[in-house]
Parts: sequence; C-alpha cells; structure tokens
Amino acid sequence: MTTLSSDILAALQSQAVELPSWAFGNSGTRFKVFATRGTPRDPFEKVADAAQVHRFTGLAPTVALHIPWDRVDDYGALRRHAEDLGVRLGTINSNTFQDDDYKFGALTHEDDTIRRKAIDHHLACIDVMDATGSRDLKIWLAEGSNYPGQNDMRARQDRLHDSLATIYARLGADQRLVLEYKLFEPSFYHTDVPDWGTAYVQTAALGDRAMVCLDTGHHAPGTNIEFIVMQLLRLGKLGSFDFNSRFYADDDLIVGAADPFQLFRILSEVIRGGGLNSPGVAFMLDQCHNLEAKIPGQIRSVLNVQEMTARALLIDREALAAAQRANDVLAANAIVMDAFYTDVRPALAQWRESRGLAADPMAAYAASGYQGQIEADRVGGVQAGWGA
Ligand code: AOS
Ligand code: ZN
Ligand code: ZN
Repeated sequence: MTTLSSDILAALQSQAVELPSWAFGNSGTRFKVFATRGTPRDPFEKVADAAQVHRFTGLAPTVALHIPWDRVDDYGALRRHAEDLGVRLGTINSNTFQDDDYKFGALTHEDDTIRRKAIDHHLACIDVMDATGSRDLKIWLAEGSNYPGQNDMRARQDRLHDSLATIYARLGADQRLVLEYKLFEPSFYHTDVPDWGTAYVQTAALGDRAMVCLDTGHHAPGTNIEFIVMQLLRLGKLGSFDFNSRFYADDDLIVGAADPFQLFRILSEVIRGGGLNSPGVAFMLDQCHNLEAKIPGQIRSVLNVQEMTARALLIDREALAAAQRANDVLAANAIVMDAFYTDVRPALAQWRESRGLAADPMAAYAASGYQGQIEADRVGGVQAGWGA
C-alpha cells in the first residue's frame, strides 16, 4: 500500500470543499426533472443534508447558498442551524437569469431601470452575506446575444463595469466579489463574460477584492484548463473553483468522473501555484445530481477531489524540476504520471479511520439510516432552484 507522508496528510487534513445547496434539490434537463424521495423542502433541510456530507468525510464544512432559491425570513436562524449541525454558510450566489426583465441582460442592460434592479439584487445579496457571515458574492451572468448585430458588445462591457463597480463599492472590508465566466449558454452568439480574460479584465478594474471563479465545465473542448489555473494564480486573481465534470457542454456532473486526469492536472497546478488550502482560493462544487442520489453524489464528489489532491501531492517536485531543467521530456512526464497512477484509496481509508471517520464514507452513509429517515419524513421536496 502506498503511504502518504506526514506533510501530505497535513495538507489533506486542512482541505475543505464547499457544497452547493442546489445539489441537494431535484434537478434535471429541459426534458425532465425526475423527483427523488427525501429531497429537501427548504434551505434548512438542504443545509442538514450538506452537514451529512461533512459528517462522513470531514471535508465539507461550508454550504453555498443561492438567492432567491434559498430565500428565508431569518438568515441568522439559518446560520445558527448550520452551526448547530457543524457546518457554516459560505458563498452567496446571485441570480439574474430567471426574471422576464432580464431577457436582454441584467448588469449589462441598456435600460437603466432594469440594470438598477439587477444591481439592487446584488446589494440585497450582500445584505444576506452580512447576516450569514459569508465572505464571497459569486456572480454568474446569463447575459449575451444570439445574433451578430443584435447588441453593441462594447457598450455592454462598459455598462458591466459600471454595474460591478457599484456592487463592489458596497462590499464590506472582508468581503469579496467573485466573477464567473462561461463560454456560452444561454446565449449562443456572444456572452458578456465568456472567458477568464474578460473576467480578469473586469475584476482587475474593480480592485483586489474582486476575483475570478473558474468553473471547470465552462470552457471549449480541449481547453488547457490547468494553464488558466496557473495564470490566475500567478496573477493573484483565482478566487474560487466551481468543480464539476463535463463530457459535452456545461454538464454539471460529478467532479473527477468524466476526466480524473484533468482534475489531477488542475490540482497539480493549484499546488504548484500555492492555491491549495489558501484562504484566497475557495474550492466549491457546482453540480446537479439528475439521476443519482444527492447526498452520496456529494460524498463521492468531495472524495474524488481529495483523492486527486493526494495524487497531485505525490508528485516528486524536486525530481520534476531537475528533469525539466535537463529538458528530459520523458523523465519529467514519467514523474507526473507515476503520481497520477498511484492508488491512494487504501491509504486514505486508513487515515480516515485514524481520525475517527469511517474508512468508507459511502458505505457508512448508506448504513447510517439517514436516507431512510428523510425519505420517510419529507414529502414534496423542491426542485433545485428552477421554479423554487
Ligand atoms: C452556470 O452555468 C454557472 O455554473 C453557475 O455557477 C451556477 O451553476 C449557477 O449560478 C447556479 O446557481
Ligand atoms: Zn458554476
Ligand atoms: Zn455552469
């Protein structure tokens, strides 16, 4: 069995992955949302389910909320509820994509009344952050156009800057704005924040507390995502990850499921760039479990991140640097591949047990009775956001 050094175990011990509240709701495609028994009926139950993931893995101490999907009357009560269950509330995600007013844009809209409405939504999100104790406001914008000529793309960039600057000015001293980019969808011709370069330019114009969110599903096929990770870390602008897997577009599947090697490569650059366990880089999941059970889906996800982190930590950095200096192409590649091909699962299971966790969190959750309990207790769970 591979052994993991005390340095590696110390790094893994500090690792934290933030869970999205929407992963616990029912989700699907535009063709069908299949309901799952035991689905949470409100944000309190979503947080309770997220706390189960942390209970069995020790890896997921925070839960991201989405406004208005997770709107409650008393955010202080939701915060206390989370803390009673051993977790905390994390990133607040805004939503300017489900209101008819935003059909032609929100923070970029030509009509100042609508643009102001979208800005005010973000200011309300910051009010929520004040109550929940959240650090990050994550903004993903569904804005763009479908046809050449439909919009003045440059004017939209200018309005976007103006809107983001107004939102940024409202942030508290310990709060951050994190801007997420996405290649396409729902717009198909142009998107206002399509790539890391645009997210970088827009956040750099705001200030140090404006960062970029890299969603692993938001790039063209074949994109070297780890290069972007390296560059954003180098620039001090990588604020967070939305981890997930894709086969085709923005599939939001379990991280590490479609391409574990890509996840390993990304984590390798995170380590190289000082982003592992750095308070400046939030590891989040952005996933939906359309077919599989949601709590086990999230447990599997955080374990995948942990396993690939452990493998990336196994890279012999000194030997790699020496091989790179010598331009020994095959030796350098072999060092990386040796780490990738190392099965760390037995060592991680043993390490979990040594810390009082179950060796196999998936099996421990299945045996816990929690799933049967929520299926019996909860009737009429809500969809993940859409329609909530
Ligand atoms: C959308 O494609 C983005 O990935 C968002 O990060 C996220 O899925 C959405 O904000 C859910 O709230
Ligand atoms: Zn995302
Ligand atoms: Zn997405």
